[in-house]
Amino acid sequence: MKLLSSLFRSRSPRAFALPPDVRAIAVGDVHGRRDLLVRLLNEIDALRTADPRRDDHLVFLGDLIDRGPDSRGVLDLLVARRASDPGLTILAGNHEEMLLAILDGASEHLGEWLRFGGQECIESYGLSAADLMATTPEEAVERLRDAIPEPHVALMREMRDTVALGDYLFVHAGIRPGVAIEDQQAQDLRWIRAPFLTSRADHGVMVVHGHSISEAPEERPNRIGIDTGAYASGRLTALCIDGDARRFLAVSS
Ligand SMILES: [Mn+2]
Repeated sequence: MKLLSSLFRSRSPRAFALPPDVRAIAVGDVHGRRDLLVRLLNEIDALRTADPRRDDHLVFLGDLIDRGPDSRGVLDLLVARRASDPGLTILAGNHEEMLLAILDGASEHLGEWLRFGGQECIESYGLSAADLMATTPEEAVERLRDAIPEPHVALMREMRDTVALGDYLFVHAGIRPGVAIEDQQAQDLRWIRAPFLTSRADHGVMVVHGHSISEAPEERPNRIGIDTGAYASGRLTALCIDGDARRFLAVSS
């Protein structure tokens, strides 16, 4: 009986925590849903005001743009917010990566990006996919560069790939199991699904990620996925980590 109980104890989930007086709130993939973002930020701000912490981090897990109707509004809001919130960090998603690559001249990816949610993005900037596809790739890229305000592009270029706080690692998509955190490739951090999603490996940290949609937050022993598919489901989710406690915040349309 003694052996059995010690076995169970050794199999019990390990505790993950942030240092004292540090709180982190991670926001899942917004994908152009400014309406939901405004409401979620109201909840987050109310929480932070009512119960302040010395170190209060707000981490966006990437994929702010595309698919939903108002990429422009989302980036406007975050450009403004960044000026007033020193705890704000934004991670790069695969959608920001695609748009930046096109702005840097990879016009061959334009058609694919438009079909992958870029159409809704450019419409929020007053462009039409039909017009862009009717012109030359070079001209289409020029029009994109003209339409997207410089502060939006600067915000995307400043996005990071990871945030590490206490026992937690925040990324857009996930990590490659078996590879040290410092050796992870941007391609994996921004795009990976398998084998990360099914891995049971102890990563040494709890990985908080978006990118792969689930109906409700997925809380596993080695990862927490909070992309609840806001652009289609109308549900935007955040995870609040405070000491060794965790709770989810969500808004629904
Ligand atoms: Mn993604």
